[in-house]
Amino acid sequence: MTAVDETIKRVTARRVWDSRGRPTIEAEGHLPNGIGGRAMAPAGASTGSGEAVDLRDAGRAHGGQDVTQAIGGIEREISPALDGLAVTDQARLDQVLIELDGTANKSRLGGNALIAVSMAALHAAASLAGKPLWRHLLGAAPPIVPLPEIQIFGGGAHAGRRVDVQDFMVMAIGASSFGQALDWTADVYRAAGVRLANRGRLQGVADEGGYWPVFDTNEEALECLLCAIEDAGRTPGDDVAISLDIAASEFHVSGRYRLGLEDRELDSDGLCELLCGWIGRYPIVSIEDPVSEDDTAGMQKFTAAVGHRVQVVGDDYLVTDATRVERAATEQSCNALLVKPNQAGTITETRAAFDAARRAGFGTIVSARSGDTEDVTIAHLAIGWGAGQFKVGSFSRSERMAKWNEVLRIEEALGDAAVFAGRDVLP
Ligand code: 2PG
Ligand code: MG
Repeated sequence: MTAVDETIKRVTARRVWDSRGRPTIEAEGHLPNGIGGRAMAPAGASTGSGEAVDLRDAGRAHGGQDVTQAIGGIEREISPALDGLAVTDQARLDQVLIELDGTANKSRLGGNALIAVSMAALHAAASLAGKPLWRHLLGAAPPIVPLPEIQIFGGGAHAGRRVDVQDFMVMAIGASSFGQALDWTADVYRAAGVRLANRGRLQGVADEGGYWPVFDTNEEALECLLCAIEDAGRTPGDDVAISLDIAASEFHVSGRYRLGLEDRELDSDGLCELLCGWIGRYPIVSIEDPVSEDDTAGMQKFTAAVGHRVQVVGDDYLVTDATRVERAATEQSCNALLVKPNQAGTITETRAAFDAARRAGFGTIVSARSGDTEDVTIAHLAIGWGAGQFKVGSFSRSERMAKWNEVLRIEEALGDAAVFAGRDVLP
C-alpha cells in the first residue's frame, strides 16, 4: 500500500464578497487526489491597533478595499513557498507564512491573505483525515458546546455611532443546551424588535444584524434589552443575562472618553464608574474592552473592581496575541480573551494566544468579525478547541446564522456526548 501524500501541491485564491459588500479573499489549499480545503478571510471595523493588517489595494476600485494584490501574493509567493510541505504540520506551514511575509504586522502579504491560507490548510488537513474539522481538532478531548453571546442591538462603529456602546448582547446562561440557548435568544431578539416597532423606533439592522439603535442614551438600550428579556418570558440574570462590548478605543479621544450620544466626556475613572453603575443595575455578566486598548491602568482598576463577578474581556486590548495575554495575566488587567484568528493572522498564533489564556485561567470566546462571510471555520474552532464561548454577532443575516446553525449541527452529531458550557464558563 502506498502512503497517502500529505503534501500541498498548490494554493489558489479568488476574490469573493463579505457581508458588507466588500471584497475579501477565499483561499484553497490543494493536495493530490482532489483533496483540499478552503476558507475566507473576515474583516473588522473596530480594529485594534495591534492586529495583523489586511492588504488592500489603494486606488478607486471598491473604495480602496480591493484585494487583487493580496491574491497576487498568494499565487506568486505563498503557493510556491508551501509547495511540498505536509499539510498536517500546521505550525511549520504557518511559520513559513510568517517568515515569507517578514513584517511584524503582516502588512506585506496581508493578514487577510495569511489567515485565509492558514485556515484553508487546516481544512485540508481535516479533509485528509476524513473528519469534520471540529472532530479533527478535538481528538480525545471532551466535547464542550459553547455558550453563545448574541447581539440584540448593534452600535458604535457598526451603526454609524448612533450609540457609543458597540454591542448589546445576551447570553442564555440558564439554558441546558446550545439549541435551547438559541431558542431563548430568538424570542428575545423578536421581543426587542416588537418593542422598538411599538415605539416607532424600528429602523432595520446594524452591521452584525442587531437592531439599529435608536435610543436617546446608551443606558436606554440596556433598559430596552432588560424589558425584551422579560417580554420573552425569561428571567433576566437567571435565564438570560446581558453582556456588552464597549469597544471603548473607538470613542477614546486625547485621553478622554467622548460619549457622543450623550454629549459628555469622561476620564478613565468616570467611564469605569459608569460601567460599574450599569453592572449594579442590570444583570451584566461580561464586559469587553471597557476602556481603551492603551489604558492598562483603567483595565486593571476595572478588573480589580468587578473581575470577581463579571467577565472582563480583552479584544482590541489583547488582539489574540499570546505575549499580550501573558502580560495581562501578570498585570491582572482582564480575565478573558476574545479569540479572532484574523487578528493574529495564522491559526498557530491564534492557538498560542488561546493556550496562553487557558494557562492564565482566562475565559475564551471565539469570535467572528463585523465584516464576515458564510465561512464557518470559527464554529469548528470553538468546539474543536473547547473554547466554551462563541460570539458571532446577532440573530439575523446569514453570515451570522450560518455559524449558529453549524454549531447546532455539531451539537446534534455529538448527541448525548455533548456537554453544553452554560453559565459555568463565566467567572
Ligand atoms: C468586536 C468585533 C465583533 P469588529 O469588536 O468584538 O463585534 O467587531 O469585527 O468590527 O472588530
Ligand atoms: Mg470587541
